[in-house]
Amino acid sequence: MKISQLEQFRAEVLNQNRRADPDEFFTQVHSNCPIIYSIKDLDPEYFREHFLFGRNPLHIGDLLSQEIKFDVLNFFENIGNINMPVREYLELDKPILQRTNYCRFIDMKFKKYLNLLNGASALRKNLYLAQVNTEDYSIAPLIQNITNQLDYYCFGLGNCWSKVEEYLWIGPSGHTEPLHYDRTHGCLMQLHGTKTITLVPPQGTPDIYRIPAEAMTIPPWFSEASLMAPDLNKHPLLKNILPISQTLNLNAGQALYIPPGWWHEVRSIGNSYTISINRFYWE
Ligand SMILES: O=C(O)CCC(=O)C(=O)O
Ligand SMILES: [Fe+2]
Repeated sequence: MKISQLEQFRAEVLNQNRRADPDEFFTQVHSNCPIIYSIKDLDPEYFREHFLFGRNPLHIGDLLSQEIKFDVLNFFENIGNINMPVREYLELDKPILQRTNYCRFIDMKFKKYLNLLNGASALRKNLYLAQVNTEDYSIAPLIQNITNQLDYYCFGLGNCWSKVEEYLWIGPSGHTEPLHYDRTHGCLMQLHGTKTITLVPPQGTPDIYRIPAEAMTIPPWFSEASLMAPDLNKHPLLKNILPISQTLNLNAGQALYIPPGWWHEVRSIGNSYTISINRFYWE
């Protein structure tokens, strides 16, 4: 997206007067995720006004660039001996509501997990190194140049966040994270490989088959449906969701801002593994 298009988008946002109201996820109607090709065309105030306040997702085309690079082998060498909790997803053959266990955690050195990834058994056994806190596992300093750049151009608004959490995700191509939303502002940074992501704005919530609050194993910010493999016989209301959903590919070096309340289903594609970092920014 060029600046002139961003200006047009801005006019649209202001026209519709879609200002932030954290309690009013459901009143907003927007399903357009613009892409900006140069992160340097943003600054935190601009980003705040058009995206954070408007609750509009944004696809950033060049989080990584000539100056800011990510060296996979070096990264793996640095984390090889760290023990990390790998998720094993269980009972995937059952509908999500009938599972008694969502996942269990297996502690292993990263280099052991890497062997499983390379040998394809990570996909076969549904093993995903998911949501590993980068502070707790001494990973944050290894990617500081990347997260600094994100904060410099987008999220760095002094003390405006009550908390920022950062997580590492490494998994095999073919793995899908089920449809869910997060309650914070999120930014998914793709460091290696490609993910395909389906986004649904919050006003789709009534038709998305969210998990009932009384379900024991899965929280209500998950959906029992899939948009990547929709079953319209089982979930007929998805016919209202599909027209307002959109799917984009997040390639290595790109980032996606996911506003609070936006549903997303995330699948790793390509022929090897994916590495992502995400950040949750709490208001
Ligand atoms: O990358 C994934 O598998 C899931 C990421 C996600 O849900 C998020 O960034 O909020
Ligand atoms: Fe998420």
